[in-house]
Amino acid sequence: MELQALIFDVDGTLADTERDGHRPAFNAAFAEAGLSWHWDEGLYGELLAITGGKERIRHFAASRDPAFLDHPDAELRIRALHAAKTRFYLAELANGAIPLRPGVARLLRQARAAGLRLAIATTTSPENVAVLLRSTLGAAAPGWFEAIGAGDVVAAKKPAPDIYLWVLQRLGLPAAACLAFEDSANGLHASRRAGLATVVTHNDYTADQSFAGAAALLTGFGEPGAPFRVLAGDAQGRTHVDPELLRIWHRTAVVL
Ligand code: XBP
Ligand code: MG
Repeated sequence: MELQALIFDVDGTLADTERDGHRPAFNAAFAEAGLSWHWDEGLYGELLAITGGKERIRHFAASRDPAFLDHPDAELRIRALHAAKTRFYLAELANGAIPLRPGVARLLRQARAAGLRLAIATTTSPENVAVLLRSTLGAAAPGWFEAIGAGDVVAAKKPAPDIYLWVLQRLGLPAAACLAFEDSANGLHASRRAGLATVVTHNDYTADQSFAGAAALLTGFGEPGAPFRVLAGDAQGRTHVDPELLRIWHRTAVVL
């Protein structure tokens, strides 16, 4: 089946948002609420195993501050902390503090020019996606994506396949007509369970994870003057991801 659409994860894939974006926003929310919690870079790397900000806060409280969860208002307090975190994070994005990963803007433009449809499948909150796209690619960029699956639109977050299945339904396409892009093992599990061939561009937080089953594993999307390194798969001697290479990977990927 011909490749028709590309479905992108956001955090860690389109942009390195976690260490210097989401993490300080969580910490600012904790400080504002008078909590002594602080997520340093190492601890945050461990907490990334839990996708979803509210889920991550709940998990942290359960393991490090269980008394917090005994409070009858614990769920409300988690929601309030997460709303504050989102407010801090959006302010960072709006300041242009978080750029796209190298090659992302070029690839998105080339994909549009090549007639490929675009979509997003992420566990982060929808407003975070819209503001990231607008602050990096311009006001019209959210409209480039026919489906933006984000946050609580599905009950089960990655590594469950639900967000990818939601996006496929919105696109009206079978998994076999699409390629997914991920940076983490949780994300790859989600896309593969949805039946999607998946290109992985890992990053500092995910480099040690296992990416068995990826159509290709790369250090990034690459640019003509700044090539990616290929860690698994056949990049046909190319230096960067472009629609032609994606069509080759889509044709040759084995989806179980
Ligand atoms: C991203 C996440 C998100 C962000 C925080 O995972 O797990 O929770 O860290 O966003 P993926 P929110 O890249 O696999 O989608 O606080 O808005 O949940
Ligand atoms: Mg990710």
